[in-house]
Amino acid sequence: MRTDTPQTIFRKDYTPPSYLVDTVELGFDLDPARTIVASRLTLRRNPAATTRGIELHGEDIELVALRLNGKLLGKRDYTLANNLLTIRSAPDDVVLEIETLCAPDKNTTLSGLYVSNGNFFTQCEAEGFRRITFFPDRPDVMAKFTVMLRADKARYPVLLSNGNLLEEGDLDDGRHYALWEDPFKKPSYLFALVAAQLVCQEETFRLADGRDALLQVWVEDGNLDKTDYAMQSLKHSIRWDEEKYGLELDLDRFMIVATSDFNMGAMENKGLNIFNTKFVLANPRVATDIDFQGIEAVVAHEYFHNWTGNRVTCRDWFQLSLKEGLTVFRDQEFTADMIGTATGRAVTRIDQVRTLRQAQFPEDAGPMAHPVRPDSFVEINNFYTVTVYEKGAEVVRMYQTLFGVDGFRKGMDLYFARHDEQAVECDDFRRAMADANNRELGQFERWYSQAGTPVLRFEGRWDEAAQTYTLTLFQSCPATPGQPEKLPFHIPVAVGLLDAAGADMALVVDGQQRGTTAVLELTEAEQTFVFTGVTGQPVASVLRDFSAPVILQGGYTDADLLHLFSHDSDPVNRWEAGQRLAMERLLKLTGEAGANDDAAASLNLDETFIEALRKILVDETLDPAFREQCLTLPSESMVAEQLECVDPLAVHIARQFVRADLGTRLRNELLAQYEANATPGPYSPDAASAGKRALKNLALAYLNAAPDAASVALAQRQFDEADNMTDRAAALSALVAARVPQAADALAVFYDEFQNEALVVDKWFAMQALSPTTDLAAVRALMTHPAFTLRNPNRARSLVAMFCVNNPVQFHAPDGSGYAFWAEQVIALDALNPQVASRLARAMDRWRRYAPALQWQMREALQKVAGQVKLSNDVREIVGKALAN
Ligand code: B3K
Ligand code: ZN
Repeated sequence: MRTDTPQTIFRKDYTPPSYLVDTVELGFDLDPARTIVASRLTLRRNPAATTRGIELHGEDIELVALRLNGKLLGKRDYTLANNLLTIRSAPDDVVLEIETLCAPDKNTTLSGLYVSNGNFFTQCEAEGFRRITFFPDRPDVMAKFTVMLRADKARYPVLLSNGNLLEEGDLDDGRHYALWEDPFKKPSYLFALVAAQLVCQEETFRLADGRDALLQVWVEDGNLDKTDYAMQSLKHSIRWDEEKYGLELDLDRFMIVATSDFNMGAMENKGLNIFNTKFVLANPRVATDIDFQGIEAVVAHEYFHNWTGNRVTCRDWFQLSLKEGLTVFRDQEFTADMIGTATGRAVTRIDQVRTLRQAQFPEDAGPMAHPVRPDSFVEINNFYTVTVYEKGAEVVRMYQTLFGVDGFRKGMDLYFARHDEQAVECDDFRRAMADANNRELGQFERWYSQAGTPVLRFEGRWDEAAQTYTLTLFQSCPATPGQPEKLPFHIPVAVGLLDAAGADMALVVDGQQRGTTAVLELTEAEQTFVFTGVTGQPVASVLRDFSAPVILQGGYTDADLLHLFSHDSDPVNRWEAGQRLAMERLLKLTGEAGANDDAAASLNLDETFIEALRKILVDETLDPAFREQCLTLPSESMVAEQLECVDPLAVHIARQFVRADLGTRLRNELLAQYEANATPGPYSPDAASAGKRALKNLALAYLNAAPDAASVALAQRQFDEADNMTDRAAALSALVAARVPQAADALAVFYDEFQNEALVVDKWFAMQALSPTTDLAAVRALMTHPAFTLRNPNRARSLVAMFCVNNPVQFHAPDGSGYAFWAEQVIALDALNPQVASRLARAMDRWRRYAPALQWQMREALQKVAGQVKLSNDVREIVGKALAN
């Protein structure tokens, strides 16, 4: 908690570390109130250093003793200020011995060493290690770690750290010890320990080179019935990385440990991944299809970091996307490969596009806009963003789009050949891709340095006499904070041409056969491409498979979109055409709904649109998962993003109207699909079954958007009879949203049944928080529920963040009460856990877009938070930027 002005750190100010650390020996005497940490470091002067002294970071820890080459140092031998311990003069080779104290049970930030449910865990990325001991806590200092853990044996029977277990045994007084050694050099942010009462599911797994590795999933007693899927996902991930990239597990054992108190999803500590329980625990009774998907993706993501992140790490935190963008891309490809089918891949791609539009494009257009490789930050934890992760993954994907899967693999091989066990920059990855493919990628660097979402436009002209189709592409990029002017990007634009019957034309560009999808490389602000041999007027399908993270504007007529929606062979663009048709209508209806109070009664939807949706809905040749994607409307916040001045109520009325109208006018088809997509027999989370459930439950939701007795009865029956959480939760949500009296009973039954399953209780809170039927008074009432606490991040998010972020119509209540609530909760959370508070703070990012009456109240709330004397750097940076930009 700081009261002074936070300091901005710039990428351009990077200097190499003055000393390198070769070995670290850590000794922990674990005690919740008073843990003693003894550290012995061997350091040597860095030949590349530009500064002289030894600099060690330390935060919220007490220094007990400090020895340099055996000699006890006194206060005059070093300075300790602003969390930096500096020893100004030291010989080239140094052994430092440091003894410190910390209080894990007081640590509510969940960064560093902390206690959760009586067990010890650590979280060190990005700068948590300095909360454990003094150390050059920066990713370009890589050292070999040996760790001795000592703790009470009865209370903490399990003692884990990175790497391999060398020795364990008993001590006096009921204590025991374990000695761990990590054979690989690593930066401090990958250190971890766990001392706990846990049980594990374990298995020996044969690696590609014939070695056997021990795999373990550690959870609290009583949860062993929920670890199968995580274990299975881990084995699939190991196999996939071997086969796809030739990357093997480099340790004898690999451990996953679940904790219920965790700031984010999971953490890739070397050999000892620590996970939020949300991404480990699952069985059909308590977890939904989405939960199963999340577990598979996050287990894979953390495992893949072992190479992209751990073996090759980041030089400094500005390079975060080097590991995150690449690893997200890898987990996305893994998910797609696990499904295997072409439409399955497309459905996962559609999910990625949705995330970009829902979260990344708004970030790129708001006060926190930053390049994939930021130039500055106040608090690095604020930059674990959708831009660094998801846009970063898009940037990596573009290499694969440009060079193909084989070219991409060559680039990856060269990257590892050059940089294994190094801490490098985003530029090093780009150079490896360029060199392996003999391409110049200088302009491509702008994807890393320029913030903002490029806007792509196109104009097509068919020349009947010449039989040519001339496609002109235009790009521009709006200004973002600190970057008024942008230069053109290198954009791969995948294009197909559909004939009048909807079939793909064979493409010839510049005299070259290009199959049915050509990847055009747009590098100028405006560029023209000529397709020859075009015998009829085509409809262009532009940006197939979402080949670049851009906003494609205009260019289509309604007739073009209907043609693409019926025929495009590229499923992503087929879906996209439907989204555009829907968005046009939602925007028009929003305008009408906002015009006057009873405009809502006169809204209507054209038959053409309904008919187009009807055709997709009943097309049995299409996967249910794909049909569900096509029938899902853009969210309220996506609609809001399209508006210069947002009236959340009008957006809500318009979208609810469309949902209800679809429910009424497609009633028979929805009912038929509801029946046809039942999944009898034992539950399985596979993609085909999940797709059926998704379509079935979408049908149920639409039917209940204009609820009649029969639809409500259907939801009630499903709630009563379902044997899996996907169907139960969907039925309960439908009842809650339908505002029927049955909802209260169902909520009570649900809570009663699952009150001992924390993750399901989170769902119970979330379901209510995001329902447009839940107002602020109801949220406040839920906060007094005995199961509610701000101290647990999952719980705080399930109610408070859900309401502020995902319940726009209630959050933006005209009296500003939602904003006052937001300010109150940000302040309360900040005192406990700045990282969680800071995420919530971002709910106000887009305040300048709202109708004036709301805007001023939002600003007041922001000012209230900014005016707090005691505020973390995390929150101060967010609200400061929101008010300034
Ligand atoms: N690398 C961690 C994120 C750490 C966040 C620190 N505030 C999880 C991941 O991306 O795999
Ligand atoms: Zn990651």
